[in-house]
Amino acid sequence: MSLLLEINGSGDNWGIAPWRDRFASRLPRHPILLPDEALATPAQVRYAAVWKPRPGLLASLPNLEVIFNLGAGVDALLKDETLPNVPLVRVVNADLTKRMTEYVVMHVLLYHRQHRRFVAQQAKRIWDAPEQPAAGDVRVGILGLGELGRDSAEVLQRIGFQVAGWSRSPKSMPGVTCFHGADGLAPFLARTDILVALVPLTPETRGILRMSLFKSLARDGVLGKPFIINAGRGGLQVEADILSALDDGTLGGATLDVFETEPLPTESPLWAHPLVTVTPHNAADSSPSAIADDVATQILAFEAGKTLKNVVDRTKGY
Ligand code: NDP
Ligand code: OXD
Repeated sequence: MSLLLEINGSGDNWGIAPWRDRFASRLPRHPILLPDEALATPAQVRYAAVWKPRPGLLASLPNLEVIFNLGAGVDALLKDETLPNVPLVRVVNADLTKRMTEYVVMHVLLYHRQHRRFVAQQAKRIWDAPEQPAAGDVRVGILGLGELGRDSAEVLQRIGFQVAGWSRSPKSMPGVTCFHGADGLAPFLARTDILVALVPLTPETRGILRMSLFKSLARDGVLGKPFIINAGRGGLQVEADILSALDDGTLGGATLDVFETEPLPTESPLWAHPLVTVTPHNAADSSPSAIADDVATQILAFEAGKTLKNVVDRTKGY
């Protein structure tokens, strides 16, 4: 009945102690084991709660019944070819969703309200007030209309933006124009001034944020040039293409929370580019209290014979 806890994350939210304490308080009858403890008694481990566990660790637990990923994206886990074929549950949680929506809305607004321009003006003590377009004149496009993309879309359309989304399967959302599939991508991009990437990293989406996509974005928008915001995964983007697109004027700016290599190497030109905003993969932190509580609730429900929620479809990769 033990639960293995293994976390390898760089943000402060990934410190092990708060996770261990929260699980212990919510699951007092389940010993919470760190990897060395679990490997001493591997047959006792029924559950694993993990973030980027070392490859092969989960395969050494013969009675593992469920893997709980402590984040929303499961790409790091699915890379492990030895991953046991037991249900893999990912995070779907209101706290995490709200954090992502804050991030997306903030960065859309920073572009819409030309914030970089005013920071630069202030540094030179310039008082200059260019025409400010209305939100209703700006078209935001969200790649991925899942748990996170839908919430951002809903809030952005309520603020007044023209919002569209793109997904794999057809969707319908009040106030949001929905596109789907390969055929839907070009018309979606052609009407997008600010592109937000919230798709998972899969073989189909790897490298989707590349030059050909940037050139397909709208060029007739009130902001002058298109902008991109990637809060999905670094593997979605081709960083050399982002830099070229910024330098040749294809893009007006890029906000990146995720990178091909994390932490972003100090020598990356993205750090110093005047049109790039870098954040350290913290658009939506997994909070120990919110997420451990959900996992504990699921474990108790599972033991009471209920069906697990938010199980990943491994054939789709998310
Ligand atoms: P969901 O699985 O709920 O939604 C994914 C969406 O992407 C769905 O709408 C899905 O379409 C769409 N999609 C997937 N593959 C394709 C494809 N090939 N073509 C078109 N659309 C596609 O995921 P979440 O919204 O919960 O999370 C999205 C991602 O955000 C995570 O996978 C993770 O990588 C990232 N993330 C980043 C965080 C950060 O701090 N930077 C924090 C949390 C998550 P359909 O609905 O038709 O299946
Ligand atoms: C996640 C993340 O996928 O934090 O939840 O990136």
